[in-house]
Amino acid sequence: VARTEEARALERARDLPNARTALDVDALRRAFADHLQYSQGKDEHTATPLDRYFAVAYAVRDRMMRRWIQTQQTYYKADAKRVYYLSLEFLMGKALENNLLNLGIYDNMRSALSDLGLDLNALLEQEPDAGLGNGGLGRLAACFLDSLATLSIPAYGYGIRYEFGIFDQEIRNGYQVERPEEWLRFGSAWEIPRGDACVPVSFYGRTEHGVDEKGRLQVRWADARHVLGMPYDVPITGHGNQTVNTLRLWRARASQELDLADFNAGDYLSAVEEKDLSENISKVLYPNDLTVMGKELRLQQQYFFVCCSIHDIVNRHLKMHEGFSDFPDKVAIQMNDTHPAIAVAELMRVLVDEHGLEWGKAWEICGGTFGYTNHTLMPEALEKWSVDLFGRVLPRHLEIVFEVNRRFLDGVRAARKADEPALQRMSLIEEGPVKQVRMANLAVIGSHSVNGVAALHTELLKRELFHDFHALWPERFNNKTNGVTPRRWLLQANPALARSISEVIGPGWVTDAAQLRNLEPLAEDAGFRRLFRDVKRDNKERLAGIVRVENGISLDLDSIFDVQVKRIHEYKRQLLAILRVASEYLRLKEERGYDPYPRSYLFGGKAAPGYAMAKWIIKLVGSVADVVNRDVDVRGRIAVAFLRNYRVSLAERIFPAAEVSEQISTAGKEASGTGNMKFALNGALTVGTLDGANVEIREEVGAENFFLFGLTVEEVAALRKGGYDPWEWYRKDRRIKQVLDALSSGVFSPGEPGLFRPVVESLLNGGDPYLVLADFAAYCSCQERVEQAYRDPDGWTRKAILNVARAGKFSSDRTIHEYATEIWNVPPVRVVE
Ligand code: IMP
Ligand code: B1N
Repeated sequence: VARTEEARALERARDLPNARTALDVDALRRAFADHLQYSQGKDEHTATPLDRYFAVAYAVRDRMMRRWIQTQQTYYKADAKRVYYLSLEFLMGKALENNLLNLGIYDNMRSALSDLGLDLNALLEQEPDAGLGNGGLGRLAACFLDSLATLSIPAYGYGIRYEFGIFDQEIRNGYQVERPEEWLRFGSAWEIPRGDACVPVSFYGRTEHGVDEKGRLQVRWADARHVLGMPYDVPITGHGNQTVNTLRLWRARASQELDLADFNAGDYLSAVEEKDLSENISKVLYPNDLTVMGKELRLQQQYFFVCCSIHDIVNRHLKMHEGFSDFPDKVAIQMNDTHPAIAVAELMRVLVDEHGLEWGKAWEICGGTFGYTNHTLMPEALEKWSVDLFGRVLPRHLEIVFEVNRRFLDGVRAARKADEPALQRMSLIEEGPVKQVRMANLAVIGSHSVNGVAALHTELLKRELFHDFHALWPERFNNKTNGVTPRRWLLQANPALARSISEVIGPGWVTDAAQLRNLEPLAEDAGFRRLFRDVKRDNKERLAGIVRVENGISLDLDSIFDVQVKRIHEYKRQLLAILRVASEYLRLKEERGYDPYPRSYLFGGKAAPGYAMAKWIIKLVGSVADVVNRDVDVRGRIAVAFLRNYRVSLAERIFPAAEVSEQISTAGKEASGTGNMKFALNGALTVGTLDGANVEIREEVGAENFFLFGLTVEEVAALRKGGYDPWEWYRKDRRIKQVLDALSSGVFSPGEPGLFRPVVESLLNGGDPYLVLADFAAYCSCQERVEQAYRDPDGWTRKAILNVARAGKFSSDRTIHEYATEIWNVPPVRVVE
């Protein structure tokens, strides 16, 4: 009764005219003024741009709060089935503009501020990127959150609140230098700490096996060290609906009890030191994309956030339900790669050790609950933990893994469903000099669904990496081709194109990207083509402004903007692109009459700090840029720039300005790619191999609107099988020989002739593992086709428009709809005001 009275009184209080919920221009201006004064404590004399940014952000956040609470209540009352997306990475970027657009108050806010003489765009720039991820995998998780909220799906993201996200990349003398990015230095407007909902996490120690009063087997985790997980909640708005979902990020805090004990024992300083150590767990994101480091702290991070999240999920379930029999009907947990795969063992531990479930029942619940998404076939990315390390950090989980494995192997053996070599390959434990726990196998065995992220990738998964599991459980495997959110990657990043599109086909495409198809006829409309070209040119100009400031280079706006932005990795073959640019340069110097269409080659991307070859590639791009840009002989023909610190907010400036999208990985290596989709959605034409989602992009946009080149997966395998010798290509292809000789002799490293020998070495004597030389000639002739096409502006614009019109499949709304219906079995739950 007291609660209902409180609710009524609160309701009455909130019904008063209120500057915290109203969405009109006057209310927004008032909200800004109030927050500048009451939240930031500043006046017009003292306010900095950052203060003003915070005032806007708080005004927007206020307008999300009721919806947020309403959404959570709706899920609770509906006893809705929830989806939990577990990911070690969420590459969110900035939130303010996205929230303004989702709430439909972007224009009103801009007016409210412009009446005060303030420019909204300038304030948006003030927000630091939330860079809690490395690349595609982390950004995919962020796009998924956007789509989950927009599709009204009861969903939660769970991850780590890293104090330091992905490093800030500086370029000094052409070399990458990593600097910590203090994105939380001035606090975040979007997170709400929930000190009341901390979760204790155990590490180390040992297990004790005994029996309880009733004679049941009981396991105790003794002598463990404890850390607390403190949740920070971030609201995730849907577009054009009332849904606000939660991204819950865990921060490691020293456990209070432990501190107290030490403090009381009088050892004040070591208690403080201990606290530091515990809090290290959420300090920093590991900056490696696609390579595992096998570091103890990484395993701690994985278990830390999994333990907190599973605890939260189980608690929420038990609040409404007696026991666990309907757990899989109410809970779907998706594991973003194997990074959270320890969740399988953790849920078993919670069910069996803490809630006394019988093993078989618990295992059935796990299988009904978990899904696993694989994101790569690269062997160096396959997570394995030495049994030693694993057992030391998580002694109980190692026992559980052994028991899961024993039962699995016994079952398959008894049913004669696999031979011994296959059993060995499927075992959770890899035998060898160091025994290892295979996290991918744990994820497969513990899930009812295993999916790849593009059609080709899923086929390769079934054929290669998970061949034995696929033979055993074919029904478990499925494909979910990646997607990207059209809100951020078209509506927000390319407002002029978005406006032009909405003018002709209406705004329905924003939440139903299939409607972009209605643009197809406009490819034949000369007026629309002109408009489209004007928009692209403005976007090029905006990007050129950034390049001028950052790189001191003036780009020719009539040149082709040819872009390769992504993490630096040998398989992605930035080397192929830069070798061709270098070769073009040499040809221009050598052939007087050679007159290629002017092009600006733009590169960007981070190298893992320990990845030497990736760092050489960055240095090489910078060095080629220096030589080319300074040479008056080629001025106006080619320009090259390496854009430092590629990140979500910079990407939002790059995609809309791009005309050629470089997607040139060795066939079979790129699981999907998602940058490829953002380019197509913004009307860039792809130069690409038959790899990852390129295959499907080409199918959608039409072969005639896509520049295909290179060896196929089958041809790559055949070439390797026959014994690939890069020297052969060096000898027979004059352009290859010329450019590698130039590299070796220091043409691109004046004063340091031997500088790029390691690069040449990796190709010629290192076996050229990614077949750069084998694809070089095909790549060059493909680029000639690009050039010919570009010389026909109308033809090119037609193709570009058709790319936009046919990119609808690559909306993450489509992807999430497929996950929801085919894996999670979670229907939408609409939130009403
Ligand atoms: P959560 O899932 O633990 O974050 O709770 C979600 C929402 O459920 C809360 O925001 C409340 O609105 C609602 N809720 C939680 N417990 C109760 C309850 O005991 N009675 C009514 N609503 C509740
Ligand atoms: O995931 C993306 C795909 O589009 C890319 O093709 C794929 O390379 C990327 C370990 C990874 N796969 N694996 C990772 C990241 C961090 C790490 O520590 C592996 N990233 C991908 C989205 O599906």
